[in-house]
Amino acid sequence: MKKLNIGLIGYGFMGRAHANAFRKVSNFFDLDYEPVLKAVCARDEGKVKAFARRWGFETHETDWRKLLERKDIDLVDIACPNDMHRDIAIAAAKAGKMILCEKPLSMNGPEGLKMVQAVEKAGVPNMVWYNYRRVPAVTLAKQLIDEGRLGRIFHYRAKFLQDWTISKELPQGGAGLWRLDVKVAGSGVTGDLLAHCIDTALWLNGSMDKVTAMTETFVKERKHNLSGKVEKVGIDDACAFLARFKNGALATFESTRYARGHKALYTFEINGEHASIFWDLHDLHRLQYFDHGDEGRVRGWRSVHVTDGDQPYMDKWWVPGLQIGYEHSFVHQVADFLQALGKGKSASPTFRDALETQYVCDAVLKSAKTGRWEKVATANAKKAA
Ligand code: SOE
Repeated sequence: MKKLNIGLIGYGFMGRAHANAFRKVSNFFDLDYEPVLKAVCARDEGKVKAFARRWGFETHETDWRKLLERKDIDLVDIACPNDMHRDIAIAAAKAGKMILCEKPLSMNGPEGLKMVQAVEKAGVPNMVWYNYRRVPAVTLAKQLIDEGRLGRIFHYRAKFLQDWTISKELPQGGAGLWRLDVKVAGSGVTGDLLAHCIDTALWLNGSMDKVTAMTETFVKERKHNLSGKVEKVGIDDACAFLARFKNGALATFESTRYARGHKALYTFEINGEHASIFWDLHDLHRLQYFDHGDEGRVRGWRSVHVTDGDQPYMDKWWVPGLQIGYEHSFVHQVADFLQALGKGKSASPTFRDALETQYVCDAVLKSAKTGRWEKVATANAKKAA
């Protein structure tokens, strides 16, 4: 196995999820490349050192530019807040590094386009961590759709509901709470949560044509952790939008951080001519499937426990019936990236694939302002043709 030296930037929630994936992948998957945890980078020396020790990184850095200068780093993994993605990715591409980037790709479409141009000009392998594609039940949904089992798709319905920002006392900004600070996050639930729903939807059901949206910011001011002052809240706390897919399907999407009782309720339902699919992140190893072709007397929704060896990724884990969880979706994504790398191919979603999600987010946020239907820009002319 060839060694692939990883330089991880960021040690928050996503830094941990990615580090865990790099550590585990070679234990479970047969690949041409083996990730080596070479360096982790973050500003706080004490904390980054402790993170390196805990997760087994050989070295640490406190300046991402230094990390990019290092000859012993093959792949840069961007797991820091959204406002840093662009500069790091463009510099890493110029330095000839492979790049993995946490979602969303960028703060907005134009920024994302610059990142796409940089990686494509440099010809470096790249991928964005939209991990839910690699939940086995979601991958199974993709297989069923691609096999034509649903037939023509009429409806796509997705939600991502949380409730952690309801308190007015919750500040914005700084570690953990940068998601509430528009200058760092770019947007609220649209870029953070709906981006997941959009990525999955584009993957399962193709490109969107146009959208019409509404957003709301329920708490208008919050204390900022860095300035210590009460500042205007610039993010969308909630967003709902309608979409028309290019294949003619109608869609509804909803996300909020104000749905009391829901922690990370990502669900989607797809209704086709012959069959329907429903998936729920809180029950992530199950795929609900209704097939109209079943014999009438026993026809009904099946709850498929996606844990058997002939179901996506599951032959790599335990014995049939034993389920896996959230973190495994990241392991699968690294495995797919390394497998593709071994074959000289790219694994999706590439930066360009993720740009399409960014363009949908831009159209959604624009529509929420204009009150009109907005056309989604084309990110991939080849795919659209
Ligand atoms: C927000 O709470 C968040 O952590 C997102 O940033 C992640 O992308 C999502 O998977 C879970 O929720």
